[in-house]
This record gives sequence, structure tokens and C-alpha cells, in this order.
Amino acid sequence: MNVLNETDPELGSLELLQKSRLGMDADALLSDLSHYYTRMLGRRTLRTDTPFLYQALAHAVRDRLMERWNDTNIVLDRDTPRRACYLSMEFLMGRLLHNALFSLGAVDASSEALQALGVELAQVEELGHDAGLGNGGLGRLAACFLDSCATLGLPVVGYGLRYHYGMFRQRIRQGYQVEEPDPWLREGFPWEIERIELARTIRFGGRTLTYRDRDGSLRHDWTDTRDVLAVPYDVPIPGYRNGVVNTLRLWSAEATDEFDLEEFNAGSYTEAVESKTAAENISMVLYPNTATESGHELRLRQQYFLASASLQDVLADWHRREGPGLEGFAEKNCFQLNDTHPAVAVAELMRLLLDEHGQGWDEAWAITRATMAYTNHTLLPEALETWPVSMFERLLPRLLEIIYEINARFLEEVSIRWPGDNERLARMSLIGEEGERRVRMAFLAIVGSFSVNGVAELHSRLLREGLFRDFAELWPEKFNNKTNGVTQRRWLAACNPDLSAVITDAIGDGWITDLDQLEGLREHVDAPKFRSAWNAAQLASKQRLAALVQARTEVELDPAMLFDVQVKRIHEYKRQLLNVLHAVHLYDRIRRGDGDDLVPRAIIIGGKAAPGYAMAKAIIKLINNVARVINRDPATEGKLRMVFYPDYNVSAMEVICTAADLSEQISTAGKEASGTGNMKFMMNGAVTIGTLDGANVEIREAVGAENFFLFGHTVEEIAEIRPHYDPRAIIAGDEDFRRVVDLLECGHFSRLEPGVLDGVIESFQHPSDPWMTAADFRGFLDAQRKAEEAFRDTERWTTMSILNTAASGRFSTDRTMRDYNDDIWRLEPVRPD
Ligand code: 26V
Repeated sequence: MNVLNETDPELGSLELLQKSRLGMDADALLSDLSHYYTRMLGRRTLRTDTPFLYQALAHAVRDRLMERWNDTNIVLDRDTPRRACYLSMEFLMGRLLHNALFSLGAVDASSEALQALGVELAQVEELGHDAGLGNGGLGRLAACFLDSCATLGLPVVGYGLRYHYGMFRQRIRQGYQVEEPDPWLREGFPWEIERIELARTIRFGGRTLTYRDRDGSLRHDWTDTRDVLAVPYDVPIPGYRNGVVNTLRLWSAEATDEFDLEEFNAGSYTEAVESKTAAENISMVLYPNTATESGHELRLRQQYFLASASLQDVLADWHRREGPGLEGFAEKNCFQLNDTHPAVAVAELMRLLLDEHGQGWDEAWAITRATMAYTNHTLLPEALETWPVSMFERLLPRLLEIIYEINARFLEEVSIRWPGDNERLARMSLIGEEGERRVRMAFLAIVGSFSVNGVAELHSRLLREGLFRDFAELWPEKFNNKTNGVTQRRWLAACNPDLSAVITDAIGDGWITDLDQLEGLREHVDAPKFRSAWNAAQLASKQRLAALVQARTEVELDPAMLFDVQVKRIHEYKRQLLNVLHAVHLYDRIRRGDGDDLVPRAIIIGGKAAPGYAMAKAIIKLINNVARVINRDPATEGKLRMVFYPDYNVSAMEVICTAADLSEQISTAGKEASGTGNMKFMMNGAVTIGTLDGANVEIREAVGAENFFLFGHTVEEIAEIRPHYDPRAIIAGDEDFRRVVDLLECGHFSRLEPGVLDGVIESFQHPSDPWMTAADFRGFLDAQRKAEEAFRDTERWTTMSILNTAASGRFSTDRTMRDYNDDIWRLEPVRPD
């Protein structure tokens, strides 16, 4: 239901818009900036300790985006090309100002404008908050996808939630993680446009009525619902200097009325206000990805809220342009499900088509199956979503009916193909019957989609051979791979201007939109001038990071050291623990006088642990305790430093990824679906030390085995040794490992806090350790030694660094988006007039 009616754009306004293009020069920007600063924000004195200068510049820039945004939307409206919707519970956008300026080609002009005021652009950019609407890789991938789609001119709309509180801020107190809320909207978010006229009503609870309509067909009514309003806020997504601005539409939950009148009239004022709060809770907070948070009803509410609002939006827009019928809808629309989080969209699209658009089951199912596509992002069984049937029944009774019907028809198909195979039926059912009955969201997504993809070659193979084997046997043609990427605009061009200049001097700037051109760097790999420029840029980046680390942690890092970096969410499978064991080993060598030939090294670890994930939090405590002891011991002076970088986020990564020498990608094989941090490091010239996991496999293939430090058991080896895995025997048989464990167990790193580290120290010694950290200890040490030798040979390292960047072309999301488009979306690029 619309709150207001949107009117069609008029031809007259098109001409007006085109005539009134705003200037991109410093004078024009400065004049608009001061207009917003003084007239809109009402500030008279110039200061950089308040957000107003940032907001004023953001508004001036947004005006310029708005012109291109309108132009893009006019073309989309006029030509109605096929489009794709990227449905995602997370969009980890980071800061938007620099990206907007960079896309518009206005970085220099705005620097100049600010210089006239005696202010540096970087200072102003620092005033902007990260839009942290995501947990990690999955959310950042969505943001990189949007950047690439806009740059390629692909008509793709991002649909997400406008959480009031994004990813929590992390503080470290006495070595422990402390979470603080992230009220990122408090100072206002200048990039969004509220579009109240496009608000939708979302229903929850109630019951369903079945009746026959005039034609005698069965119809369903979902009544007595508690409704919530979904209000869209649009964020512009600029393409790189191509005049395209796409849309990220974020839904915010509001009560349908200021007061629930029924309750208010009945005299229950407080209940009325409470129900308003309950409605608005839906988009209050981003859920962390831990098992402890799973199964929460509010999370299912969020998922349905996103799915329903977005699908209603697309259908309403369709009818606005095409009239009442749905003919051609499936040819013009495609929905990409970012993991199972929005998978309820399969059932919701069915509901909308059946109950609100008068379609029969077969027509509706044909449309659903032709428009939905599903991407899986994890193999971890504990991360696979299921919802209790009882919860579905209470919250979304009509959807449960539809899911039952989908399941009945689907199992019929399975039993025709494999008659009498009841075990298979139980395995493939959308309803899991072990213990409490639960809806299996991944299976719903597979059954309802025409495409199912993993995010790296290895991951996609493991999906086909393991987790989704039955489904791959039934529908082999559905399964495909789309290896992840990252956008080089943010992750090289914008965040590493020094190295970018060196690259552009050598091969021109075509790589900014065609990353394969980085291959051209190979030709320059032996040129002394190029190499020294390369090294100078790397050194400048390391100096920049050292300064940041000192400001945040008070630890001093010598930029000449080997910067050994692991930043990502803290999770056991990512094995930050293995990294710590290595750090303790290096420390032990120094202490026993065997550290003289060590390459001086700075171990930098950063990342957030989900608030309910006790072991991950214990790992953070361990890292901090070990770092403290190492940094305080005079014996390590000039040889070894270790830091935990607090509050790791997108903006921190923009500095960190430029300054790493060694990129740690050391997950247990088969556990990391892809990884994307690995790609950011590679692109910026870091060399990877890693296992054969996720996209590491493809990174190594691209750069060559000699430019990658490989270690660790493979997926197959892990499976083989698991049944008789005996970490204590491994430790006992390895002198270095024994010494590390002894140091940990004697309390050396927890002198005044006896016992606080016991849980972590035990975890990797247990035969049932799922991550098999001990199994890869020796391999890791050996690979680290090789990395050290290579780093000592400065010339060799420079070559490896250049070759890593040169081989990173494949890992651009421009390539990923072309792959999605060629195989799944099949969209035509748009060009605004
Ligand atoms: C979710 C959960 C939920 C409950 C228990 C623990 C747990 C652990 C991880 C997750 C995240 C699942 C989805 C996800 O974020 N996957 C990441 O997606 C990235 C983009 O494709 C990819 O690069 C990462 O390898 C993958 O972990």
C-alpha cells in the first residue's frame, strides 16, 4: 500500500535537468559548500572538530550525483531494460565521500576548494562515519558488487535494511573486546534520500482463511495481521566516470500509525507505544554472525521484512510501467539472493503472485523459478540457516502453507526420479525432521532458483560434492561457480594513490576499469627506476600504517620490518590461533638466543569477534596478552613486534591493505568459502602465506607457485587424518611446538590473571578440534621461514610483490559481475543520455 502516489516523470523536467549541470571546478564546489555550511546547516565559524564541514561537502557532492542519478533513472524508466535486484541483509559500504568524489573525477577540485579554507580533504573525509551495515566479507562483497555494476552500467538495484545500529565498535580493555553501539546515523547520513511515497506495508502474525472465488478457484486470505511500514531510503551508487548512478534501497521499519488506534482508544496508552517500538525494532540492529544469535525471531522478522518490501517494490514498479498484467515479468527481472538470509523471498514471491496478483500455482512457480538465483557463502554447518516450523507458523502462517506446498510438489518430483528412496526424500525435504521440525532455508533457495553458485572454484566444487550433492545430482545444470572479487577503484586506485601513480606511470590508467591491464606490469618488473618507485610507494604505505598503529595502540613499528598482517573476523576456522602460535615460537627463539638471524617482523592482527562467541573473544585476549609480553621484553627490541589493531573496519583496511608485506590466509582447508581480504592484499603487492582454501587456490594459480607461500593439509588430507587426529602426539613429537605450548601453559602470558587463557590453550590440543590447528603448525613454520628468506632478499621480494599485483586482474569484481551477468542475469548495460 502506498502512502503517497508517485507521479510519472515529465519530459519537461528532463530538459531542465540537462541544462542545469552543476560545475565540477573548485570554485563551484566551494560556493555550494559554503551555501550548505552557512545556510542549510547554519554554521558561521569554520571548524574541523564538528561534522559540519563534512556534511556541507557531502551535500554539494550529492547534488552532482543527483543529476546523474536522475538521468540514469529516466533512461531506466524509458527503456525498461531487464534488471537484477541484489537482495542482501548486509551492505558494508564504509565511507562514501571519497568514493563519490573519485567516481565523479572531483578529488582534485574538492581538495583545492578546501585548501582555500585552509583545510585538507583527508581531514574532512575522516569526519565521515563508516556505513557499517555488515559483518564482514559477505557484506563488503555486496558493496563491491554495487560499485562494479554501476561502473559497467548494469541495471542492478541493491536491496537491504537500514539498521539504526550497524556493526558494533570494538574497544580493547585489559586485552578484552568491549562492544559499543554504532549510532552511525546520529549525526545524519547525508547520502540517503527518504522516499516515503514508496513505503510498503509488511504483515506479520494473524491467520489464513481459505475460500473459493467467483470462478470457483481456491483463494487464500491472510488476516488479523500486525502490520509494519517499510520506508525506503535510497543511496546513490556512482559508476566510475560514466554518468551512471545506480540505487541502493535500504528499508527502515516504522509503525503503521503513530499510535495503534485500537489500543489507544481502549485506554492502553503504554501498550500502544510499546507496539510502535516493537515495529521499529525490526530495523534496529544488525545481527552478528554467530550460532548464539541464530534462531531469534527478530532475525526472521528482518529477513521477511527485507524480502517482502523489496518484492512488493519491484511488482509495484512493474505495474506502474507495464499496467496490470504480469506477462514478461520473468524476462525483465532477476533476484540474486545473497546467501540464505533473504531466501524467504522464494515463498513471498509465490504469495504475492498467488494471493495478490491472481496467478495460479503453475504460473506463479514458473515466474519464481525463472527469476530467483541463490549464492551460497559458507560450508560451515552451524552457519546454515533453519527456522523452527513453529516460529514460521506463528509469524508467517501463509508463508508456511506455501512452503509446505512447494515441498510436497518437490518431493513428488524426487520420488519419481528415485522411486522408493525414502532416505533421499528425508535428506532433501525442505523440512528437517530431526528433533524440532525446521525449515531448511538453503534447500528452499535451491528449489526455488534457476541458478545456485558458490564463491570460489574449490567452494563451488565442495558444494556440488558435499553439502548440496543430492540437489546437484537432480539439477546439475543449476550449479555454477562465480569466484569473488573486490573493486580496484576502492581497494587500489583510491586507497593507495602512491602505488597507483607508479602503476599508471608504467602502463597508463586503463587498469582502473580493466584490471587485466595490470599484466602489463610484468614488462617493467626488471626496470630499476620502476622497482625503486615501487619500493618507495610501499615504504610510504608502511610509514602511514605505522603512524596509525602508534596512534591507536602506542606500539611503535619500524617500517623496515616485515609487515605480517592478518585482518578479518575473529573465528576459529580462520585460525588466528595458528598465527599466535607462530608469534610465540619466534619469541621463544629470541629468548633462547636463536633469534639473531630472524628478519625483523611486525605481526599485525585485527578483527571483531561476535559478541556471543566466547572462544573468539578468548582468542582476542590471547593475542593482546602475547603482544604485551613480546613488546615489553627488551630481548625483542628491533626483532619482533606484535599488535592487535582495535576496531578493524573498512576504513582501517583502506590503510592496512596498502602496507602489508605478507598476507595471512591460513584457514583450515575447506572452511573459508572464498575470502576477499586475500585479494585486496594481493592487489596492493603483498605476498600470500596460505592454505589451499577458498580463492587462495586461484590466487596461487594466477601468481604462480613461486610467488606464494603454500602450507597445510588439503581438504582431502584433512578428511583422511581427522578420524585418528592426535594433536598431543604432534606437539610431543615437535620440539618447537612443545616449547610453545610449555610457554603458554606455564602462565607466561597471563602472569597476573591465572587461568584466563586456559580455554584457548586447550582448544587446539583436543583430538576433536574441528580446525586442526596443530596439524598445520609445522607446515606453517616452514612456510614462514621461506617467507623470511625471500624478504631478506630485497630484490627477490620486490619482484614477488610486483608480480602479485600484476596477476591480480582476475580478482576484480568487474570480472565477477561480468560472469554473473553472462551466466545468470543477462542484462544489457545502460548509458544515460
Ligand atoms: C555465519 C555464521 C553463523 C552462525 C555460526 C558461525 C557463522 C560463521 C560464519 C558465518 C558467515 C556466513 C556467510 C559469510 O559471511 N561468508 C563469507 O562470504 C564471503 C563473501 O563470499 C567469503 O569471502 C568468505 O569466505 C565467507 O566466509
